[in-house]
Amino acid sequence: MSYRPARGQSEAERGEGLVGRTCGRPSDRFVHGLPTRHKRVEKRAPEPNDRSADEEDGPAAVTPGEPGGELGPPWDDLLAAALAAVREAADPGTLEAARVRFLGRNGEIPAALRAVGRLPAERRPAAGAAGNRVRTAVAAALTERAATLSRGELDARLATEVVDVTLPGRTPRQGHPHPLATTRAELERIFATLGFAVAEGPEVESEWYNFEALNMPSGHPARDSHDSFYLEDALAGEPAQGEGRLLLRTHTSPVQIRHMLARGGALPVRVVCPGRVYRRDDDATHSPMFHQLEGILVDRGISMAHLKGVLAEAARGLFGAKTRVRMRPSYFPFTEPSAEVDVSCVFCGGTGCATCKGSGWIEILGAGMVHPAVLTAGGYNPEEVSGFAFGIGIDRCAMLRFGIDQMRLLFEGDLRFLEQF
Ligand code: 2NL
Repeated sequence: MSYRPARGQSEAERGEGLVGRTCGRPSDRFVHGLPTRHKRVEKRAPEPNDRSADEEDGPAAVTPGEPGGELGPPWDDLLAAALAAVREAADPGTLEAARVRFLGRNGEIPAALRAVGRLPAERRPAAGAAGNRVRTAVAAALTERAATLSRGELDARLATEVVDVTLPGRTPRQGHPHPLATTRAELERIFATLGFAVAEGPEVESEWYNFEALNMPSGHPARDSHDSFYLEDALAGEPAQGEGRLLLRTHTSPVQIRHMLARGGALPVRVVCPGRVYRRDDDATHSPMFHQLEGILVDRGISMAHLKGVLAEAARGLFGAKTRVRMRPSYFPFTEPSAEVDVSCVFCGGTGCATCKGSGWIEILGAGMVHPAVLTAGGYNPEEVSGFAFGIGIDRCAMLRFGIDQMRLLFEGDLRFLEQF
């Protein structure tokens, strides 16, 4: 790495100056007049003429210069050895081995620092200070060498790896809203222009909100487990007092009941509630889960005329300005009177085609005047106020808007189908 002149070998790597400069008292550097690094000897049995062996007191059995020797650990030797190992490490693995050998928990420098504790008290401060400086210097050298090695790796990669900037880019596949999502958003937008708020609520409901409050007392056929999905008792836990069992809501009406109760009698009530609903139906034209948008308006003096006006406006918003609306008598437990609402066929404009089976009309929603029992359950007095309500199948609207003939296509998530919208 000769082309990086600013980053030559550091003082620590060269092993210069450290102990000698900062640990300058002769007693720290020399043993019997010689630099300690020359004095390091292997552990051996004391020889008869060994001076230390003659000493009766003090740590005579320990060779001077050895860890724990009376003159302290051989810091110069340790420093030189450690810096050499660092300098010679040519790859991160070898460098790590050097770190473990010298600075690891059982490494040579920590061992030597522990030996300082066994020195005569008056020697400990200087020996300890010298040891700490060696430890710091070795740590610094390790850090710097690690940086140098990783720079080397990067340089090697930069020299060998090539990026062909002329290759064509890979365009990520972009998602887009599902036809049901756009239909729901469009319905919400249309009803928002007519002053309706949007509310959502739980898909797991109690029998009270899903049936009782909607004028469908126990014994009503729709409450049969044949027609609705009930939760296992173990799963259901404890429904609130008097609310009955838990089930997957069969319509979004419970959200409107919750909304009315939350309004606490305030007028007007004007809300649409979109979301998933569940019924035990599964055939060519039915799915056990489908989407509904229900709406309710309660105020003083609300009549069937308001209902027809709002629905005609919504149908024109959804299917075009020329769309006409008609109502036929029908029955729902929660409205009285009730009506099926048809729009003029979006495909043939009313002349008759395959989609409308030649009738010129398409049935898209049910509606009616809110039943007095339902107003009461929602906390309103049917003697003072009246209201209309309606329910639209979002899936059916999406099929009409986009000319889709099978409902299951909306739920299968097949991209070959969905990418067309
Ligand atoms: C349908 C029929 C309908 C309602 C839904 C409703 C909600 C409350 C009170 C009274 Cl809180 N009614 N909703 C009313 C009439 C019909 O849906 O065939 N939908 C697809």
